[in-house]
Amino acid sequence: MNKISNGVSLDNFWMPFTANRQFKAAPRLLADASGMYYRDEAGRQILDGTSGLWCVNAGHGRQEIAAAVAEQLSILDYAPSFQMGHPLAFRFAEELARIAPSGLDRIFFTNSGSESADTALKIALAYQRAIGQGTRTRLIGRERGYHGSGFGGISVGGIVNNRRAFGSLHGVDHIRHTHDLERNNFCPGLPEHGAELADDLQRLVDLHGAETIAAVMVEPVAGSAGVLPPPKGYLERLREIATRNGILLIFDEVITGFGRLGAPFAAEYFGVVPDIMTTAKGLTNGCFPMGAVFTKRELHDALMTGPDNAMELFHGYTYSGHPAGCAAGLATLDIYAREGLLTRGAKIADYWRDGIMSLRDAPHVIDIRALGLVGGIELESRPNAYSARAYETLVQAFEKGLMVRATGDIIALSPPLIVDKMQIDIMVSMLHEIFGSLA
Ligand code: PXG
Repeated sequence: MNKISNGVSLDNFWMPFTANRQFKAAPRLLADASGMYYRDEAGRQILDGTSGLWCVNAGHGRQEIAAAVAEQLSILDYAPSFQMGHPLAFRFAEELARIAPSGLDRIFFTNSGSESADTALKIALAYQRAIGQGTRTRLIGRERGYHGSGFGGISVGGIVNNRRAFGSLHGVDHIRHTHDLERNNFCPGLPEHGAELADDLQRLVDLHGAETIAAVMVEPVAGSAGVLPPPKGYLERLREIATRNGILLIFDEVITGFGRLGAPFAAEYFGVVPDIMTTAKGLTNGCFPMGAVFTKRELHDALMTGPDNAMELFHGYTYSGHPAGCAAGLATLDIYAREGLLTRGAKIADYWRDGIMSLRDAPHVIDIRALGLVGGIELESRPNAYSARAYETLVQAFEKGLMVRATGDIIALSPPLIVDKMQIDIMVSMLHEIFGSLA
């Protein structure tokens, strides 16, 4: 049995996306957090290079959010959203609509990014059926895409380990990923090469018939699979092919939403508006499990047919629009607005990019991507030990007081949007030192 210092057993919590036995043999336990820093149980400070898991965009310990949640729980702890309602959910949706990319002003609440992905796919299918396109049941994703861990998300997603043990929905196909180490090596900003990969969607249309395809879902910048910004012109081309073929375009903005790229949403950053956009994470600054699916009004309206007493969409969650989640979200939006955080990334992005890019000559580094306040540093895999170098970096960084993410042999960084230049310098120099020490 594994124990931790205060006598609590580590045995019962089956940890998600974790090598449980490895972790429990040498746990990394966090105790509290404030601003840019976590602290572990020993009181050591750990600079947060990842906004938790890409979600604490406004930094930690925001008392306004804590107070709003506490107050809401004491006023109205829970209210059903099925055939009942409460004002805060409507207010939150209204506020979100105000900052949404143009036209995406009908909002469905979920409890996570995974549920947002599955909700978006279901809305797409229901919409196609509602407009008399019921043969459009096929869903298209992209290799290396991550859309959470529900069955819809793992099927449309393109990460083999997320499906290997579970299988996948039928009627799903994938376009190729855009990662191209040879042509786009160390490209600062958007990759020059690869817009033509969007034509894969046309190939799938030619293969399966447009009349079989409901939607294509992509992350504007692939996050979990290693920070892969889209090649210049790629998203525009995908948008055009989707529109031409009656296919809905879904952007998964669970990571890119809420200021990560220096614009409120990637749709705005790239100037490409999808038909449906999924969000979670930064929606509540990570303080409450919540997601929101933004849909174009036309999609919503196409489903508002039939008799008035008929439910238009047979879908939802017990906690959709939870009062405490809405309170957390509204307080989060207040902070974003007051502190200009949804666009702050744009001001510091160049400094961030230059800092991250300065690691290009460090040992083992074979590529670097940086965009907005996201960074991806790809390491050469040690022979016969894929992912070891990145994992050792994560462990060493934690020991030195820096939190990073490791995916395969890629280090992903996504600091809170309040990060300052000195903290960026610290991250870069710590990583430099760590890469130098890796075998
Ligand atoms: N879509 C995207 C694009 C995501 O990044 C999800 C959906 C699922 O969200 P939930 O809330 O169901 O977990 C995500 C989640 C990592 C990492 O290290 C990324 C995520 C989660 C955990 C780790 O890159 N993204």
